[in-house]
Amino acid sequence: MIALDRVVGDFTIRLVLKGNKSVEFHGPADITRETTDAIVNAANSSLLGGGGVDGAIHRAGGPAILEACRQIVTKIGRLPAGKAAITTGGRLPAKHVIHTVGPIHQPGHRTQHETLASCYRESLRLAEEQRLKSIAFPSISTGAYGYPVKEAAEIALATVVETLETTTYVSHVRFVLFDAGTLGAYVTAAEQLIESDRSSSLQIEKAS
Ligand code: AR6
Repeated sequence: MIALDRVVGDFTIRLVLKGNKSVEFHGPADITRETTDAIVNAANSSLLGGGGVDGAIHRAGGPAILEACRQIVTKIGRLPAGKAAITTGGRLPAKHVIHTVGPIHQPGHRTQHETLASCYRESLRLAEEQRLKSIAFPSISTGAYGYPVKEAAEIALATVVETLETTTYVSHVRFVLFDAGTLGAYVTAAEQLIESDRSSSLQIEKAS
C-alpha cells in the first residue's frame, strides 16, 4: 500500500491492468505539457474558453484551438454537459484536445454522477474513434464546477477502468493532477479499486 503523504513532488503512480493497459496518476503537474496523443479539456458548453485548465490549454495551444471550437459550435451549437468534441492541439505537444463539459455540482443531485461518468466515456470514445493510444485527463468538474474531489475521483477511475476493458486502440490513460490534494484523492481511489480487484497492481513509476 502506498502512503502518498510520504511522497513529495512530481511523480507518477501506475495502475497496471490486464491486457497491457495502464492508468497513471501524475502530479502535481500541468496537463498542457503532456505528450500523450490527446489531452482532455474541462470546458464549458460555449467551448469559447474560460479559466482553470480550459484557460491554460487555450493559452498554451494558441488560436487554432479556439478557431476549431468555433467551427464546432457553428455546426452543433453548445456542447451539453457529459458530451465531448475533438479539435487540434495547436501548439501543444499533444496532437489533439478533447473538450468535454462536466456537471456543475449541486448537492444531492444523483444525475450528476452519470453526467461526470459520461465525460470520461465520451472522451475515450472519441480517442478510440481516432485510433489514439494515449490520453490525459484533468480532474473534471472539481475546480470551478465544485464537484467533491473524493467522489469525482472514484467516478473518474471506475469509469476509465471499465471503459478500458472495451478499447482496441486506447491503452494508456493518464490523470494529470494539478495539486497534491487532488492527486491524493485519485491514488486513494486506485488503492480502493485494488483492494476490491486483486488482478491489478499499483507501482510507483518515477519520483523526482
Ligand atoms: N493542468 C492540469 N489541471 C489543471 C490545470 C492545468 N494546467 N489548471 C487547473 N487544473 P477547472 P471544472 C485543475 O476549474 O471544475 C473553466 O472556466 C484544477 O486545479 O479547470 O470542470 C471552464 O471554462 C482542478 O483540479 O474545471 C468552465 O467554465 C481541475 O483542473 C469551468 O472552469 C478542474 O478545474 C469548468 O470547471
